[in-house]
Amino acid sequence: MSWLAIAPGRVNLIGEHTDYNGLPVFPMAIDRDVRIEFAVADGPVVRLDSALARFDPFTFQLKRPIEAAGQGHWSNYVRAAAKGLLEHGVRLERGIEGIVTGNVPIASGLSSSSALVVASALALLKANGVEVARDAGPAPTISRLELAALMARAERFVGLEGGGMDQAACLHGVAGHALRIEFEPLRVTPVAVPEGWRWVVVSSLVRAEKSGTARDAYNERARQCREALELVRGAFANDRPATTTDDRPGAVALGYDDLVADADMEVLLRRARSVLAPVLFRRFRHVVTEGRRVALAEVAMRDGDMRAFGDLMVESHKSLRGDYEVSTPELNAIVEVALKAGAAGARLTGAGFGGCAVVLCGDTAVGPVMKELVARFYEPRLGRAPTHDEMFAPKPSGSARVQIADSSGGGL
Ligand code: NG1
Repeated sequence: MSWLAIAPGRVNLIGEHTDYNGLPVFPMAIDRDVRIEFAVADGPVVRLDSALARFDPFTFQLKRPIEAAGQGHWSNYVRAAAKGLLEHGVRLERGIEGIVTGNVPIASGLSSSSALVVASALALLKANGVEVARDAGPAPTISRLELAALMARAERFVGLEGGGMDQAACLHGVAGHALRIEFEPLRVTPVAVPEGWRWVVVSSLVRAEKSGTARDAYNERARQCREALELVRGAFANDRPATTTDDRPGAVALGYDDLVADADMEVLLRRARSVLAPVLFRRFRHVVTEGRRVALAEVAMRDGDMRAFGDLMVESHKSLRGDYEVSTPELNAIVEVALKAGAAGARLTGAGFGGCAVVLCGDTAVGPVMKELVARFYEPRLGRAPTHDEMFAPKPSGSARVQIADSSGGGL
């Protein structure tokens, strides 16, 4: 029998570079996915090929330790899933053999990598009779939340000190809904996207390859955020009781979530400025203000207030451009063209350093905004209109799953 593991990509609407700092994010799963059509292998072996010629077929054994292939090799995302499951104690006695296809644009900040990790995990779990349930249950069952947290840790095997947004969005997507995702502990709350709100994903035509230089720049920011937190924590330690957010024995720590939860933003920023060097202060300011913006954006969506949501997206972009320094001239140009053409909001999405922007429009503005982007962004650069992978209007979609493959071969 042949199976199909399907895992969606996601677009983050707001809350960028907050997940690995323990602050919420607000993405939605999209109607583009990574698929593994597979059969259960006789022994503990993974054999996969890709429909894309540039990805070579590979084989590896499901035995610890699982070694990484060379840096940037696509099998590392599948190895990461297997390693995560084995380390969690899942017995992988049977592997998978099959082919990977998909239509999530790669290296675009739309989480094609996590979709591959999640699809691999679901395929391996299916092959070994482990059920993936909405809620925690008796073995052999793993809950979606548990699996999301596990795969977020596992994906760090590829070398990115990432947060847990992508795997959680992929495993908890709900059609027609955006997702507020909180961390430590992981929690997902679907929020209905109001009638008439449309999102457009716009590629900057620059790849954001997370196995190359973007990875180092990303990890550097994660380190800077930890350092900034440490220093601000020190400054606050003298004048307020610390809160425990770290479960290591004896650890007492104040996290970004505590700081944002009860601080007057102006007081917090004044205090931080007095103890942080300029670069660290800017990184810190992005993280805490972005955390605040996520909370306000959720309220705006629940109220159906597109203008307020759009304004928060624009603020987010400014902060990512100026304070976090992850934008590019192309992403800035997209935001500017979209806003001038009547979009309610626009910002870079994902880690930045290239990749895509996400634009919010009303039903009637979406056509004119896309037309202006073609005329002012794509045609001058490409001499042609964008493809459906370069600019598209995704729908908020459902979550990753495994189903019986259509034996006629349709659907792939
Ligand atoms: P993208 O750019 O989609 O790979 C990365 C991280 C997210 C998050 C964003 C920035 C991984 C797998 N993904 O997303 O966790 O930190 O950057 O908000 O680490």
